[in-house]
Amino acid sequence: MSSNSFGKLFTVTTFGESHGPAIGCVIDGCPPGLAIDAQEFRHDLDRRATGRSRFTSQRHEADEVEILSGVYEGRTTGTPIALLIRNTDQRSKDYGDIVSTFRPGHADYTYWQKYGIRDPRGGGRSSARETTMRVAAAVIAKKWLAERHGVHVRGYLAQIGEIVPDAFDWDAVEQNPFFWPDAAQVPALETYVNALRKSGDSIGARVNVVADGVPPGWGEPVYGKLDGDLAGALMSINAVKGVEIGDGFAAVTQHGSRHRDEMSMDGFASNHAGGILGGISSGQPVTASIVLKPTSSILIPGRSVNLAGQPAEVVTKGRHDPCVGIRATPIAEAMMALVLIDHALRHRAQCGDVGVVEPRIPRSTCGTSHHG
Ligand code: EPS
Repeated sequence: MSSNSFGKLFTVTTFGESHGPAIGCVIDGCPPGLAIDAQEFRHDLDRRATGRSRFTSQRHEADEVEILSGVYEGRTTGTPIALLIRNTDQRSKDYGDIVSTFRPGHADYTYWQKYGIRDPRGGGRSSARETTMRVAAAVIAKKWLAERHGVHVRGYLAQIGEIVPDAFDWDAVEQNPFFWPDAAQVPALETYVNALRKSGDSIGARVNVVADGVPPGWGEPVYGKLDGDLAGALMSINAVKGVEIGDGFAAVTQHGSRHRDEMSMDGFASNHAGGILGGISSGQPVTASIVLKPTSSILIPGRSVNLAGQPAEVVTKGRHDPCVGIRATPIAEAMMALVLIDHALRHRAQCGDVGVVEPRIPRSTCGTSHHG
């Protein structure tokens, strides 16, 4: 009913609020025998975390994962895996003004209308802090996908405001705090985000995410389509307002003769479909793109109302991201990985005996129109 759980066979339930004592998750359905160590969460959690560069919120959380259950002598046991991260750097007084007003463009108002009560500290459950646990759960998903199927999920920042990459290099992506694929543009991005922060405003962004190595067959007709589940998963990320699979909305101006991905026994000639046909993976890279809205917690005064229904001017103080898209790449990767492991297990459950069906078009590394 309350939708804090995600996935059918690899089920992740998250709990906790931004300023509560801790956040956590329970993963049910993880295959047994996977080696996992608490230190393995470090890399992706740091990639997502606040306070790791001057271009994001300056809240400093260690994001230290405690494994409470489901792992014995370094291996998953098949029982529920409980992960916990204690919150250590809450500064709830920043939210003193928000207690009696609603930030325009924020979930403050809708949580209030739905529940009649809300935890205003740090946005409570609506805070992007919750995505920490998605990334943690996906560390396990990514590892299983890589070991069992050779699937690798990675993403990058594809646009911030009007700025798009001039060049594309996967190696550049992890070398800068923006996950930007063109190293030469990074100084210009730094200048742009610094100016944005000084202005007190925020900006939107686009993040692209790609899974290489996905075999054909994952995804279920008709209500469990891989692209349907992917779209829902990506849209569930805070601030996401748009999702595209493959060419997405660019398909509106394409002819069928261009959009179709022609096939030969050498591979697919293109990947406009984003690796999914009829809701089922084709063996091509699975590609998706998301748009994140500009952060609503900004210093520019905005008109709103207070709890008494009177006009109020809202200015959001405290530590906020001028562009949430800057930290969204690991989160988008996480949601794609969680969808893929769930569908891998669902495919194995129903169709595990089918095996490889001929003819099978070899996996190609053919790129797509806007995924590099
Ligand atoms: C957030 C507001 C800020 C961010 C937070 C997301 O919270 P606070 O005011 O408590 O510092 O720091 O992000 C995280 C804490 C995180 O780990 O992602 C918001 O309004 O969503």
